[in-house]
Amino acid sequence: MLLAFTRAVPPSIGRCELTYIAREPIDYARAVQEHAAYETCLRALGCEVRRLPDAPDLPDSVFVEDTAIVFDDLAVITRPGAASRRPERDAMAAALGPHRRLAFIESPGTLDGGDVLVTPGRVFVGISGRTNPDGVRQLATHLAPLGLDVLPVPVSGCLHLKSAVTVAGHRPGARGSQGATSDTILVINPAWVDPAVFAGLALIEVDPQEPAAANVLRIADRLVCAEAHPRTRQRLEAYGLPTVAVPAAELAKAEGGVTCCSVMLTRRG
Ligand code: CIR
Repeated sequence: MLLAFTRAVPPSIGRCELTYIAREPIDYARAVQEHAAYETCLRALGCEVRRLPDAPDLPDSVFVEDTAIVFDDLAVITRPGAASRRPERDAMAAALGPHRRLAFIESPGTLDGGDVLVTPGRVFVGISGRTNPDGVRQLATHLAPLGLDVLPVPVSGCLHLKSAVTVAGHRPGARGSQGATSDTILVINPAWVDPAVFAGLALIEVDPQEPAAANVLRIADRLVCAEAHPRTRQRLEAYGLPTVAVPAAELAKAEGGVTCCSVMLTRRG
């Protein structure tokens, strides 16, 4: 059983952090509807959705992904790069504590969950405006005992590494672009991250008219995509990867995508 931790859209979302996009009014009621549709989609894909306690005065608290990264027997509680977001962590630590051993990113490290792309055996971490080299170093220390290598990746032009690239699927025995055997398929915007970093993995590029379309959420072999990206969805479908679209236009005005609104874990036992 998959547990998906989410958190309500706060009424203060209009005061969210913004980095690469201009502020536009956010329709709060519509954002709440989008978030409800997202949670309904997660349930339809087999997740049990659990909401963290509301945080009405934390404008970015709906974007829970940035506060934690969950592994098989460990959850890393991050130290978000935006100081305004650090109070979001306590509720996530309280929610994950019963399920996983916890480790923490400490000052001066910063790390946003949106910068952490987990693939089999390797964890790519964006060096972005939010994640610094000390945060990456601390994450690597926590993950070394799990046999996971951590690779820093420069990101430019977007908020997080996972704005630019996410895992779209796995193909047993498939051949990557450099001839290496690889079963991981990524969807990527090559304008925001250098595809050479992922040599050996299979890459699907976003449609150039949909730069933000590389942020997809994979659950049970389905890809949850934002409705705004039909062309990239078509590419994924043509590759044999089934998709499902959710409305996300208001949350996109807060610079959030579909991965940002949940933290997933497999419930054991
Ligand atoms: C922020 O700037 O932190 C929020 N407005 C958006 C965070 C989106 N999170 C994510 O991509 N993981």
